[in-house]
Amino acid sequence: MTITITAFERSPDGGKGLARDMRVRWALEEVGQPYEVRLISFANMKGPDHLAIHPFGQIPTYEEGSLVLFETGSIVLYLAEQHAGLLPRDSNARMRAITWMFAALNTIEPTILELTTAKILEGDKPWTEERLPLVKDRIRARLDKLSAHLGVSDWLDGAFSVGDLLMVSVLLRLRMSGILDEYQNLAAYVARGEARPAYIRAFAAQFAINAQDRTQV
Ligand code: GTB
Repeated sequence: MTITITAFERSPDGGKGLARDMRVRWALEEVGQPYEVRLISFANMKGPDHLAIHPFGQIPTYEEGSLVLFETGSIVLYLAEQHAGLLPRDSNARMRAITWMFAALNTIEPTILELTTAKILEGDKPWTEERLPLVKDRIRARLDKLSAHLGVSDWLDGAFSVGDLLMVSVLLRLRMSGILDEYQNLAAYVARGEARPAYIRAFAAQFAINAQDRTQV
């Protein structure tokens, strides 16, 4: 059955792979599933056709026959459950990998999104200069612990899993801030994720679309 995902017609990041369709593309590549992409404009994202498959009018979505999903956590978990390669067989190890998915999305990512909000959405507010160091320190408080957990290991809990896929994806959003480079083992962890052939294929696919867009500007 054909798998179709949605992605930005033109990603605001110009092809850096930071929009969330990248996580789904990466998971699809890891499990070896071909997919099609329906590109969608910001205007159409809020139109009735897209709202019928994504209640919040966002990307990405996932369609496979009668199955329609939104939320990247749910989509990559579905892929990991359906195909070998992203979740361990042992049930305890499997739940630990799923726990790392939640840790990435619920414990680490919100602190990073605060930085995006403070810089981009509230960058012109009078309180921004005072707020930014607090927001950055909240990220560091989480990364101190994550870094201590990872130590010298390659991945968070044994072999690469969907938990690592989401954690690397989340941490990548920090690179521009310089905070990631304060943690040598986390920077190396992210680089290991980016070096995976599946990541490279997924990145190239989204870059091809956004690079094409840039030539039309
Ligand atoms: N919790 C949802 C999920 O995980 O699927 C969040 C989905 C989401 O935030 N989607 C964003 C979206 O559709 C795109 S990824 N936004 C449009 C809207 O809400 O109207 C967020 C994103 C956007 C741009 C960059 N960038 O340019 O660097 C990075 C990430």
